Amino acid sequence: MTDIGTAAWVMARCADLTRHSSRPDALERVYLSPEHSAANTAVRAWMLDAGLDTETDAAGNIWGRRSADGAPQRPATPGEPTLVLGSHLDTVPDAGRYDGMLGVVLAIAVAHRLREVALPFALEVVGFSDEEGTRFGKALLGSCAASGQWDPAWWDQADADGVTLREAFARFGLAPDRVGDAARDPADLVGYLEAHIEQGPVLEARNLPLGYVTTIAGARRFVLTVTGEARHAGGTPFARRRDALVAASHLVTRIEELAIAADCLATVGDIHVQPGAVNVIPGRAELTLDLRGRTDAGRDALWEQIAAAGRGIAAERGVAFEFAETHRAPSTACADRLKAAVADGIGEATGAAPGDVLGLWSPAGHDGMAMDAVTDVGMLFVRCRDGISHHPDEHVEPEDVGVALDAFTAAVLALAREHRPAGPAEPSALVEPAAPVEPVETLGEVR
Ligand code: HGY
Ligand code: MN
Ligand code: MN
Repeated sequence: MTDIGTAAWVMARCADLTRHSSRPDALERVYLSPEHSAANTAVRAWMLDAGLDTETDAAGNIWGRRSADGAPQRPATPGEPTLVLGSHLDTVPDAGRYDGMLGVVLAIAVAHRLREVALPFALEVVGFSDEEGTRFGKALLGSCAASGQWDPAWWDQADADGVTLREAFARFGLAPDRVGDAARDPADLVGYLEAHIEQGPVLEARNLPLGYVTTIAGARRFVLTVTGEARHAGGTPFARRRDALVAASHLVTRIEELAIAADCLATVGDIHVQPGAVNVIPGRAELTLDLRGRTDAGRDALWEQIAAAGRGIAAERGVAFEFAETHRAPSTACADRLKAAVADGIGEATGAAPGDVLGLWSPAGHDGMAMDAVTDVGMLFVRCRDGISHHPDEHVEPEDVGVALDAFTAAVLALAREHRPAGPAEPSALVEPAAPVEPVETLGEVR
């Protein structure tokens, strides 16, 4: 039965986390910031209450763990199989409160529910430190560290203030040369399950609270630079201009045309112009580009077209076109057994027949893209109002959170039944849930 008290607890904790923001008027929490540290501290306390022992790893990810028998346990017993639940705690600028945070808090609530339930594997909850890539351009830094995929080339990527990733590590109290310690051993992992708001309109359109993810889209991100010449806005006739912003504008509209034709997604989300004065022709324009596609090949072919368009426009308009790739993640197929466990969980929680549980492709990126390198990945999507995300109006209904909690718990128990070697213990002995988390007052708007 749906437990609205715990759903309210989950939503109140997501509201609590909005306090840890670098902006008083909006939610923004980026990697290795004071707000990141404060969010980890808050999450640690909730993990402890849920019967998990906690640790911040060498990349700033916060972990909680209980052993198979339910005892809080950190560090892990080497070789003990472990199921990881979680999502991320960082945000985009002017974010909503559920993208990432809902999955972390929901996972803690599941661990709390199961705290007195013996499982055939240890259970961990992770709050990944960087998924969005807001600060350094490279996304999935937290989960790349946890999956042993840290690339030393990233150390010199700098934030908007010129602080490099290496410097930010040191300021946060982390040792760059220890980042490898965050890597998980694939031999210990049973899987990685993440609950997340859908960030799109499909579930709402179908009047469904939940779905499971089939594939997570691959993504590439670039910084495109157009260099022309800054000159006097009054004294320079059009024939003498090499306006970087006008050239960049042509490229932006061409990118949209090419992406639509390729059935991919392309977004120029940010643009900086120099010198940036009302009476100076822009000499330089820097644009970010985010590319996604159902297949990596389709997305990569689109990139080749965009690069060719950039070169063509540059030649026509007498400017230079350059680019740097800041992020690349392959598309990721969710594992059949985890899709089945999540679908079973949804069926159990909603009463839907197995064939009626919806599987969705995720155009949004998720930490599972990195975790797939070390273990199987599965995802539960929760309906969000109007499909809106990366915006303060992100909203989920408490009833949907309640049913998500039931489905996510049931998915863990489905995996437990599947994982348990044949023996005298009846799987039903595993599925007696502990008492729900005490409901608390839902906090008011604190964004
Ligand atoms: O950008 C994304 O797809 C994700 O929300 N980080
Ligand atoms: Mn996001
Ligand atoms: Mn997210």
